[in-house]
Amino acid sequence: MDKLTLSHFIKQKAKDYGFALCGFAKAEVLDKEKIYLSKWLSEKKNAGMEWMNNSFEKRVNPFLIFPEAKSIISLAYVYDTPFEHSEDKNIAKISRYAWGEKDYHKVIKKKLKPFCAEIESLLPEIKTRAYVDDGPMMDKVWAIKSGIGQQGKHTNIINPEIGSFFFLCEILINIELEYDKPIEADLCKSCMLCINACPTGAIYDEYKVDANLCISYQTIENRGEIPPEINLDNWIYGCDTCQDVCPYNSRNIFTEDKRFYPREEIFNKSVDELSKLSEEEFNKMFEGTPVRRTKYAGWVRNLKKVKESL
Ligand code: B12
Ligand code: SF4
Ligand code: SF4
Repeated sequence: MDKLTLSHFIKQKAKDYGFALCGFAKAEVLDKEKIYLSKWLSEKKNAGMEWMNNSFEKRVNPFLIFPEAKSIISLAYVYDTPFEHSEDKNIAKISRYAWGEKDYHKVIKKKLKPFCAEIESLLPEIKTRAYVDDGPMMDKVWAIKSGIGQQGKHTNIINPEIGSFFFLCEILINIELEYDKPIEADLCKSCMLCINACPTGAIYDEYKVDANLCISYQTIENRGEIPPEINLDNWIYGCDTCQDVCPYNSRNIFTEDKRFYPREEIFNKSVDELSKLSEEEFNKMFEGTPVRRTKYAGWVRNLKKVKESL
């Protein structure tokens, strides 16, 4: 099978598995991004995410995790739905990607396994390795290199046709493919909407986010106290503000995967109502969903902080 036929096969299969975007990049050491990442880490913009330091070398060098790698297949899975956050000040906001009944890691992993098996079955020498935000990869960098999107000033990857409400994942493969070209257009131009809308000033410069100030970090990853100066703006799990205001998220491209649609019992509920959940109820309600990541202690802390600001 030649390079072109294999590349067509993979793109067609990506569609069949429900991925909205698929692109290919040559596997290489990320020299330029290594400098950016290293600066970001040295300025401690990663806040308490020590694991980013620990896996630094692997993040910028795919050959350290898969020495035979020749190409990186970048994939995007849309999670947006035709629902809106409430503007009511008594409502606790949960970010869109966590509205549904399932954790995206599991949903996407379940697709990648048979997808990789199908690719490997084409030729005996093909080997693959798949990651969905569960390995030391720089997902956004590979998405740019594979031409499936460009970085917005809020630092998320935007595709000009479908916006940015999608997850990214990769398949590393030991075969050369027909590589895509990065999107060259400057998508943001003079727009500053996300920077101006961020409730905490976390986008401290164009294309740069300080995790210490980001509500997403504070409500999901931080295991300690949330600094008093941080206003959660009613977010109790993650934050969508910078993407909600982005003109590329015109809100007419939605996921076909109903598992990401908002669950009645958690969607646009009041701070008071959600504060009543016991630990047992919390664990049951969010079993198998991303919200479990903050643990009950984080859930209670976030709700308390929002309640204090009402
Ligand atoms: C760490 C992390 C976070 C941290 C840090 C955020 C960040 N901006 O990196 C925190 C916890 C805050 C976070 C929050 C969120 N995250 Co997050 N996160 C990650 C993770 C694990 C690593 C990202 C990383 O490497 N950051 C390091 C910094 C240095 O990278 P960077 O900000 O992109 O910096 C680049 C630019 O600054 C650039 N650069 C430097 N100078 C210049 C100059 C110019 C002109 C340009 C163009 C670029 C440029 O170079 C840097 C290196 O490439 C990835 C998964 C993965 N394995 O890649 C998910 C990931 C980025 N997160 C994701 C999501 C969905 C979110 C949230 C939306 C979740 C939510 N709703 O709450 C928020 C969004 C917050 C935001 N505005 O970024 C998705 C993004 C999907 C997409 N469409 O892009 C990813 C890819 C997970 C996934 N697999 O789907 N996240
Ligand atoms: S996710 Fe929220 S806090 Fe973080 S950069 Fe975007 S708007 Fe700011
Ligand atoms: S809101 Fe504007 S500046 Fe921010 S990512 Fe979207 S287009 Fe770029």
